[in-house]
Formats: sequence, structure tokens, C-alpha cells
Amino acid sequence: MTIHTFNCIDAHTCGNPVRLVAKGGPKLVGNTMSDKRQDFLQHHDWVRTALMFEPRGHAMMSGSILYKPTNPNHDGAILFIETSGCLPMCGHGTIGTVTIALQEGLWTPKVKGQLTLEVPAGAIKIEYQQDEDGLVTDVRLFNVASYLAYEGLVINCPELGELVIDVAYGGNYYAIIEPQKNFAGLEHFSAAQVLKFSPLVREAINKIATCVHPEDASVNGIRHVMWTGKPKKPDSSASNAVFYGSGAIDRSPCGTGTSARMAQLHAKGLLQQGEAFIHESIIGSQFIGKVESTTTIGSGLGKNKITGIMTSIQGWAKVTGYNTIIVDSKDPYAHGFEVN
Ligand code: PYC
Repeated sequence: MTIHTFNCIDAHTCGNPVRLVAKGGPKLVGNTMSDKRQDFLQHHDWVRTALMFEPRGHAMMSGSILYKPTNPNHDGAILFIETSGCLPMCGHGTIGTVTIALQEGLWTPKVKGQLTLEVPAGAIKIEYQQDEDGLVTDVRLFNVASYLAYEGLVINCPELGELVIDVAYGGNYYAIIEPQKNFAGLEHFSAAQVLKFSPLVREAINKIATCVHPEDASVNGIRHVMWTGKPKKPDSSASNAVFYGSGAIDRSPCGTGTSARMAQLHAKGLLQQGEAFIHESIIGSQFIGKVESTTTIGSGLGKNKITGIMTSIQGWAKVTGYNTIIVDSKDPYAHGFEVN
């Protein structure tokens, strides 16, 4: 019998869970977090399924494992784990991980109030505030470059009919569905409808849209579906529900989704640089997004160069508990299961 022990600290970012593995994560091979992500997926993926799937997790479970950064000038490195796989970047995961790691003394920032972190999608900068008790009160992440990949793709969704969809990247690729003839808006849609129609939309859109990141081919495919609509709170700019994995709706406003949405709106002239974009989640929690600057993505010439934006996302997280999780090789569900 083998027992693996994982010392985890659980938190939530604006409602969505973050389980940070402080001890017990595997050693990974590779020079970058993108290489390490591949090594993890090939040789250690059972750690993710054991900690994210039932019976130790649930459909929305999401987490992170901390690593030493490759660049000694950086403060830390994060591998994201969740039910759908290892994301190249996760916004709510970053805000939760930063909050936990600072409060629990797992990182010592080189400059107080700032961090530079390595994630599989690239390097990101962080600004954070702490109160007099050392609790992190808010985190602003400066995300990897975002861009609008496709505009006006048409799919046929069973029962709903024709849907016009944009696809944007904000650390992951998102199929974005705005209110239109066959979708009146998220405020008219139930969570059950999001869960029912999202996998159908995802399958259809992946048949007609090829998404491969111009700087890292291991970042590819559309795994997230974002339904948009009118917000409930007067100060929110828009609401959204992001579907991921096989049955999850993000309870937070979705960090990489918010960056993708800002890239879409900015490319269409509907959001200006410097303007606040307050994104509301399905439970009413908010992230404050901003287009910080414009940029180009991809080192190729001519049409391989893409115009994009640099965004920031601000949110908060709260620690919910300390969790020593064991995985016993004799447990028939040692590596977890999903009910679809
Ligand atoms: O916050 O980027 C995010 C995210 C991705 C999937 C769930 N949350």
C-alpha cells in the first residue's frame, strides 16, 4: 500500500475554489512552466484528478502547485490544476494562489506589494494590498497578452438554432456568445441551460475554428464557453457565465475570460484603453478589468503578427481551510472520478 499525502490550503476567489498544494506536489522536468506543464500532464496527471475530481473535489474544483521560478529575479512559479486539465493561465487561480501564498508565508516578495510570477502561458506581474493583520485584501494581476482570434463564426446549436460567436484569447481561448436572436442573454438563461448547451457549442465551434497560440503551440483549442448578458449590479459593465470542464460554471467572473472579453470589445471599438470593465459572475461577484496597453503577439512577419492588448484584473480571495489530503493506492477511487 502507498499513501501519498498532500498538504493543501483551500480558498475561494470571488466564489470559485482554489486548492493550493503546499506540500506533496511532484518534481517536474523542464526549463519553463510550459515545459513543466507538459511533463506533469504526461507523468503526474493522477495528482490533478485525485485532488480535483470527486470524492476529494467536485466539478468546479481548481487549484495550483507552487514551483521555484526559472529566473532568479522572479518571485515564484505556478502550475494550475483543475477538473478540465492544466490551464496555461487561470485568473481566479492566480488571485487565490497569491492570497494564500503571501498570507501563509510561502513566498517572500522581492519588492513589497509586487510579484513577478512564471505561469505556463508566460510571465505575469502582480500588485497586492495587505491589511494591518497581514491579510491580502486585493490582488491585481497583469495578464499575458490577449487578442480577438475570430469574429462572427456561425454554428448550429441543437434546440437553440444558429448562434453567432466570437473567439478570443486571454490566457485560454473562449467562445463568446452575446445576446442575439436565439440567445436572449444570460439573464434569461438558467444555470441548467448553461450546463446543457455549452458542451454542444464547444464541440461545434472547435470543428470550425482552429486556435493555436502563435508563441506556444501547446496552448490550443477552445475549452471555455462564455455566455454574456445584462448585469444585476448597477456598477457592473456586463455579466458572464463561463463553462469549463465537463460540468462546471465559474462562480468567479473568470480572470482569463474577462481578459478575453476585453480583447473582443476593444478590437470592436467598444472598450477603450484605461476604461474600467467591471465583470459580474453568475453569483454577482465582480472583477475590475482594464485595458492597460496595446501590443503585438507572435514573432512572425506580416500576417503571423497579431494585434492584442495587455490587461489587468483585480479581485480578492479568502482562505477557507487547511486540508491534509491522502491518496491511498488501495482506494478504488484513489485517482478520482467524474459523473457526467
Ligand atoms: O479565472 O481564468 C480564470 C478561470 C478559468 C477557468 C476558471 N476560472
